[in-house]
Amino acid sequence: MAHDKSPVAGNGLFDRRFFLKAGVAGSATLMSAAASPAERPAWMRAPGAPMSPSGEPSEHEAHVQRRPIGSHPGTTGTGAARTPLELLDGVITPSRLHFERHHSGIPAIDPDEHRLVIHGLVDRPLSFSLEALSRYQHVSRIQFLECTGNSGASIAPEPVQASCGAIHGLVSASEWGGVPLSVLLQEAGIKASGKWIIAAGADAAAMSRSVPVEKALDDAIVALYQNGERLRPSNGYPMRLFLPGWEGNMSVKWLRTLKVVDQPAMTKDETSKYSDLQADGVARLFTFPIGVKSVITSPSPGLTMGEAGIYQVSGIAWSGAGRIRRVEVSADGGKSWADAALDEHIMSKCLTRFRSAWRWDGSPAVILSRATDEAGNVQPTRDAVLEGRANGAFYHYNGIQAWRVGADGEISNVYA
Ligand SMILES: Nc1nc2c(c(=O)[nH]1)N[C@H]1C(S)=C(S)[C@@H](COP(=O)(O)O)O[C@H]1N2
Ligand SMILES: [Mo]
Repeated sequence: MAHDKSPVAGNGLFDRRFFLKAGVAGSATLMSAAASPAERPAWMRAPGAPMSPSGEPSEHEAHVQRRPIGSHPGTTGTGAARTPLELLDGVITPSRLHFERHHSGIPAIDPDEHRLVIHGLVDRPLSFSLEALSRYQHVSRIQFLECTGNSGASIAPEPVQASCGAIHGLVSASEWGGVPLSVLLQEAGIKASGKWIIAAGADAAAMSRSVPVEKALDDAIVALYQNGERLRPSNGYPMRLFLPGWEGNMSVKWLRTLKVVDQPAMTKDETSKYSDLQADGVARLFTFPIGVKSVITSPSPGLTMGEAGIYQVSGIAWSGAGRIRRVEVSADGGKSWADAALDEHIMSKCLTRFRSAWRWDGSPAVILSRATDEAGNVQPTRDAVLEGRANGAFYHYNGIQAWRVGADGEISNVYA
């Protein structure tokens, strides 16, 4: 069949069904008669290691770590550590590699002493222990969390040469489990004048954000679990607010108080931070949902191509508006595009894995991906994102990312 053999877009991009129909001739090593499988390797000649109470990755995978870790000057716990996107596959981020973003380090919370208090414009102020929250019926969903500052390096006048994770690794996805916030709010009873909720954390920064009541009553949860186990301390143990699809800063970790009020509190993190200054001097506030976005994770900077031949181009796409409907890939700098295959179980407000088959002819090429979500939003170009922005405004960046594959197989960041 035609789509098995001939590219459907420029510079060797195949139909999205390529991998279903055709093997990748040449990537496996041909068995020679000399190398007989009857010869047992060393690890088959004696019993292996015993069980252990908690698993670890293979020692051969020790390089798969959160990197880079950047703290603000004079601090240790204030800054970010990023998910190494280029070293992962699928859509779920292993908890140990979930990105971290702390405004004043990770508090050492005693779960027995911690309380979540709902107060303000409510009929009944309530206080919940972890034990009390554990008795409510939980929900669990696989969804992404992205920091508002993710990919902010892409506004630099010259492309920053760093790994995919270093540039875009402030996004991760987990199965988040916990109590629907609507259940707790209904129990407290929001007064008619209650329109916003100020959520504050139990860290030294007491980081706080104003959340519209509609979102709190929609799909917000008080998360207790992450990928089946209790939250990690760095991700909000013992409880955090989780607002699916909305900018990461609002998912307040170490959640301590929810105060129902009649207007937003205008906290530091929704005025001087996480707002978007425009070229005309006006700052846009409250840009909550994450814009539709994608990035090719392989090949990407830090990985190296081998010899010319057929490669899988793979990456992640996501949108705060819901499901990813389509991802297109280009191998000729954006002149032509081919639809990528999407992994099954496309979930709302989750990462979606895409894959394309590409015959690299060994010469320099520029590869890009472009996502479309179910609301019809199409990922914008870098120029379109920067249009009308003030110099240095780096939040909410969702522009198309281009990578250049060099003839030497090295991959670099380029603007296309
Ligand atoms: N209490 C509190 N909540 C917080 C933060 C914080 O520093 N303190 N950081 C916020 C930011 S900026 C982001 S992007 C996410 C990061 O969550 P993670 O560290 O679990 O990835 O948590 C948000 N919630
Ligand atoms: Mo963030």
